[in-house]
Amino acid sequence: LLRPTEPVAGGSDASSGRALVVHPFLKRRAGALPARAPEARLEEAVGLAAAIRLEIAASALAPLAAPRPATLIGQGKVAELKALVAERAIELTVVDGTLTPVQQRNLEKELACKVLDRTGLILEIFGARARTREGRLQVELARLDYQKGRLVRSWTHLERQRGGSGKLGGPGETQLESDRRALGERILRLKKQLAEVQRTRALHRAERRKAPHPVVALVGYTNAGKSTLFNRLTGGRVFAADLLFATLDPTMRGLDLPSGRRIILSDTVGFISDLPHELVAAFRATLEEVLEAALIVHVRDVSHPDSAAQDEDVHRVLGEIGIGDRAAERMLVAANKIDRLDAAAREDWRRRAERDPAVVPVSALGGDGMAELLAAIDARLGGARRLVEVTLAAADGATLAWLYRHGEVVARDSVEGGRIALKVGLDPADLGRLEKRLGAGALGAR
Ligand SMILES: Nc1nc2c(ncn2[C@@H]2O[C@H](COP(=O)(O)OP(=O)(O)O)[C@@H](O)[C@H]2O)c(=O)[nH]1
Ligand SMILES: [Mg+2]
Repeated sequence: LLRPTEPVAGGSDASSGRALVVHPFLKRRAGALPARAPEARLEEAVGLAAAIRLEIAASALAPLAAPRPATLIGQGKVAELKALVAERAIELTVVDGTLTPVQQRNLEKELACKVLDRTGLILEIFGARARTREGRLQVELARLDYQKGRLVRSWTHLERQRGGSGKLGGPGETQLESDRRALGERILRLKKQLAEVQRTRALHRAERRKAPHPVVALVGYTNAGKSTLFNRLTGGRVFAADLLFATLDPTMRGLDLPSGRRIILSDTVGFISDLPHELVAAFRATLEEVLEAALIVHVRDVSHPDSAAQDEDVHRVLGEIGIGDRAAERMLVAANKIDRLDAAAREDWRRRAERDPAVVPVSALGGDGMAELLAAIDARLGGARRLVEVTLAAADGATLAWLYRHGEVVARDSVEGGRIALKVGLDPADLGRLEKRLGAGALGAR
């Protein structure tokens, strides 16, 4: 059952370490395609690192003439970073690129701190965010796959998992071979479990639909402002990206709309540019909850230079996971960061919003457009829905089932005489049907 989680009390703003974020990029690109601006990529990487609660003590661009086999990054730059690591007491360096296991090890030695590459970082985020069983299995599978190439480093981890049962591998088998075999077996087991979960997914979905309130999911690219919007709309008890861990667990929270309708707002894992292909399945699984949402709010950073391409990506992926065709009626666009636009561009968005009620220009940071956005969500969900009190005989299972099917049961109590008192949100048409069913006067409106 889906229920809003409260922020973990205490320590929720504690940092998981001081970090340096480095974005390496090739100075001369071979292809004809213009590369995305390295500065924007670095900004995204910083946003991702903040999502696993790292305190970003420094960030740097590392232009490469050619990748250096031993460390990816050139010698001069490594020396520069090493000084930075020492000076700022940095515990972890995030390299926003793909490192081979050897490069990772070499960098750790040279910089004298832990090193995480882009895939490792994204796996951390997904791991912390996966909510469904399928999501968790997908992330675990991707993680083991990633570890296969890094077996030497994960030796202790495997050792722990194997427990005391021993007896893996016959005589003469080296530690590495048996580790590899254990890992292979674990991957196979996970794949079987995953297939099973996917087979019964429809079933789970039916269960989850019993959520007491409609879920409104925020989707969009990393750094679009989802968490900022989430916090602003829900009262700001959790902090945004700069305050770490914001997008980790307490990502669902109840919210009352102007009409009195209660929704659950869900802050999802963001889209990430150039997602490593081995992580695509895991990312999709984290989007699975979006499938169940009554409404999707696509948060766009309309001030971003890649805004249009990002918009296309989001539509394509949502289409691929099966909500493309229903997207139009289930989607609102929060055109965010309008405070960063010039007056002409802001006016463009305002006019566009006038023509299209599915578009709401907002500034999550400044607070502009919040009332309009809430009203749009309300309207999309059928703002006319009313909350009524119904008392039923406990034996009237048919009406009870009808109420759960057609309405939102927000409270349920046993009262005297073996009766059940319910508070139910119903659309006007269903309210009429219920009155017919029970006879006028059976309902107490509020
Ligand atoms: N100027 C401006 N910055 C914003 C706005 N909304 C969010 N931001 C900033 O954009 C960055 C990313 O925001 P965040 O909510 O973490 O994005 P998320 O990755 O989509 O959750 C943060 O530095 C925010 O302060 C906005 O409306 N205007
Ligand atoms: Mg976020």
